[in-house]
Amino acid sequence: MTDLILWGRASSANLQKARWALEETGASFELREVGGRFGGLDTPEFGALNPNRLVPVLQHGELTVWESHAVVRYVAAAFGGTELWPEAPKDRAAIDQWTDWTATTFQPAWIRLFWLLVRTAPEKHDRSAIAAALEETVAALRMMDRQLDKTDHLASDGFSYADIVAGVSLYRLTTMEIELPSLPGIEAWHGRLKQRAAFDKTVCISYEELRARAVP
Ligand SMILES: N[C@@H](CCC(=O)N[C@@H](CS)C(=O)NCC(=O)O)C(=O)O
Repeated sequence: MTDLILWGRASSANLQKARWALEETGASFELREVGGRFGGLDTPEFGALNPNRLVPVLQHGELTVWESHAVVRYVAAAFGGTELWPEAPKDRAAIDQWTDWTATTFQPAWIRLFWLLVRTAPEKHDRSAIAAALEETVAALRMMDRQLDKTDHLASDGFSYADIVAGVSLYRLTTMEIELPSLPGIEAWHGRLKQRAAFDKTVCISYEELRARAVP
């Protein structure tokens, strides 16, 4: 029995951030599947947990937190020791900077690309919108690549929660039907993340249940 409950579906990229962070810490938690094919986001009970009616949501005893980056930050602070979010303000600055940039710039681009390519039926594909989203995604990846030329991980040489919020994109970006340019820094970083059991368990999972099918 645990007082730590994560609400969401395993195929959600935002849920994957919270689940990956929890797995990194070794904290014992229960995953309660809601959203997508599980439904349950429109109930009064779920609305009381998250008025925004999206996943993930984390409950820890009396505390309820929603918004994936706030959840990951709480997990890092509460269970992550000094690895995921070191205490020194100067270390935190770079981690928070890449995290906010992921929320405002990188994720909107790569998620839009995922929706246009995977969550939209092939006969409805908008080639120019796909090209624009790909260009924006690649521009963001190039920025990360330049950083990852200098450091082993996004915010510094050490792994941090910034690698989690940005790194959940990698399985999808490398398995979608797109051509990416050569990005040696990103490839080396991806290789490092693949060595983490928690990345493999929570991120490298099929998203086929999300694929829009052609209308027969
Ligand atoms: N800004 C929110 C976005 C959350 C979000 O968009 N969640 C999606 C899944 S990735 C969701 O709940 N979709 C409805 C569903 O799964 O039914 C966060 O970072 O937590």
